[in-house]
Amino acid sequence: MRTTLYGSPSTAALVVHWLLLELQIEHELVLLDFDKREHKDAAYLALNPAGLVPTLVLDGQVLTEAAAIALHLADRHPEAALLPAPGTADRAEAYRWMFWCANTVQPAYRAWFYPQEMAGPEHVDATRQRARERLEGAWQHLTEHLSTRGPYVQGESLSVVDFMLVMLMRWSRNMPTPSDTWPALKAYADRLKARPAFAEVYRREGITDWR
Ligand SMILES: N[C@@H](CCC(=O)N[C@@H](CS)C(=O)NCC(=O)O)C(=O)O
Repeated sequence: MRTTLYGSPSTAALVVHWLLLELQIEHELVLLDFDKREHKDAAYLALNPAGLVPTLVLDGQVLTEAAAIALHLADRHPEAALLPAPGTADRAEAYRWMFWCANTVQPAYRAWFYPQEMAGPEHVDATRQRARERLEGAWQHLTEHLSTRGPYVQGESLSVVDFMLVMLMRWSRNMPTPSDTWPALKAYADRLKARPAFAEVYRREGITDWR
């Protein structure tokens, strides 16, 4: 059955796209043009009523939520060992970090990039300031973790958490204090960026910054 990823360059779809390439999963890529609001077209809303990306259609099932999709792809490809075995303490740690990405880091970015959503247009500056503080706190937290547990979030074992985190780190590139201002995080991201699938996802999405 055909696998189709609906995304848009440089968005939350990137981690899914990157993993599809890393895991060598044959797929079709549909890049929606946000400027033309293709993600709000009736045809796309029929697939994903939230009008957000990513959406992955896998074996006829419509999947959304980047972190959940990343976990599922890793489960389907145990040969790549991108997640510890289910039921283990290490697996619990992987869940903890993925939920931290989805529950703490992503909402802070949402507040940064869509500040009017949170408290209205009159509070945009305060919303962005709080979002920035939360993200900088997140980078400090990750730095401290890597200083005792690195080189990857789960020690010597690369996992989907690292793909998710490096995508999220990338989103801060134009912020006042980008994530790779922290030297340990720069080294961490560089390790992930050196993977061939990273260059390929950039090529396919037409991205050139934050190499
Ligand atoms: N929780 C969702 C968030 C998806 C999301 O917010 N995607 C953004 C791009 S990074 C989007 O589609 N924005 C378009 C919009 O809000 O209209 C996920 O992780 O998949």
